[in-house]
Amino acid sequence: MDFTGKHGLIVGVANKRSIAWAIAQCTALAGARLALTYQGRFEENVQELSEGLPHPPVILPCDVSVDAEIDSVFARVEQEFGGLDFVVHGAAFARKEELSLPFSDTTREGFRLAMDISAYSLIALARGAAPLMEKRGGGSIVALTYLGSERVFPNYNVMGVAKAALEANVRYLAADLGPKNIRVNAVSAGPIKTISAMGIGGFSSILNVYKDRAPLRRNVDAAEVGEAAAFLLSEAARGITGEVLMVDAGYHVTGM
Ligand code: NAD
Ligand code: IMJ
Repeated sequence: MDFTGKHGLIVGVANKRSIAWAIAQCTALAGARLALTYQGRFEENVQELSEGLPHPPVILPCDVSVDAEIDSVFARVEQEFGGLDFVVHGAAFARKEELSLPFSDTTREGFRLAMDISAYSLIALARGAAPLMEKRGGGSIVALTYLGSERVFPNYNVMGVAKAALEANVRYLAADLGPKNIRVNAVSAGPIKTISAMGIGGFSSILNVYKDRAPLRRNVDAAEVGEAAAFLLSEAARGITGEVLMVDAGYHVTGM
């Protein structure tokens, strides 16, 4: 894969374990120039990680629940790059309580917050990116999702509902932006120990269940997910849009 001369925006790097960081490394090593955004407390991590990239990235704050911050990101990206070839959406959040209490106890505010940060934000990012991508004759957007959108996993709760909405967003955005040659896809990753997996009840046993039952009899790592995402971002995937690509060692095909 060659990303020489391509410019990308990556949202969702928190630390070296972040799946978004694996995508950043893969595309940057293949020649992409990046803008990386961080959520408040992760500024220092992102600055430090960036020193390991071949080209120094543009580093910007972005809380995806704040329209004004999204607007300033695209204003800066336009100034710096003059256009945009790809966007990665790797932001997800639900309140800790919503991921441990019974699903029927999901609160209205907890539901709203999870949907806003984890699903609506893809629409906001796509809208901001579209005019910059049109300047390049098209572009590619990839979001990160999980099988909990279709199947019930213990404690995934409102995040499962938000991922179902995110995947539907992928299809509607693909239909809307396709005529501008902007593709929109998702990568559905198997479980990986990132900070979004820390403190989740039963996460280690989920990893073991995948290892025992997945056709490849192992878990996936962030680099594998990063390379699959980079494929969807690349010209090799120019005929693919509206798709959810499973990168889970085949776990999703199993029946028991
Ligand atoms: P991570 O914790 O490294 O990444 C989650 C990111 O979301 C963080 O960078 C965090 O700063 C960001 N975020 C949360 N709220 C935000 C907000 N308001 N504004 C901006 N950013 C915000 O964990 P990860 O596992 O790399 O997660 C990345 C994506 O991958 C998420 O969408 C997650 O649902 C998805 N995913 C993770 C797994 C897994 O097992 N780790 C599996 C499948 C899909
Ligand atoms: C998260 C919760 C419950 C079960 C889970 C997960 N399984 C997997 C995850 C089985 C694989 C990780 N995942 C796919 C996510 O999307 C995680 C999102 C997330 C994690 C946290 C933890 C800390 C917090 N809020 C969160 N919001 C979203 O306070």
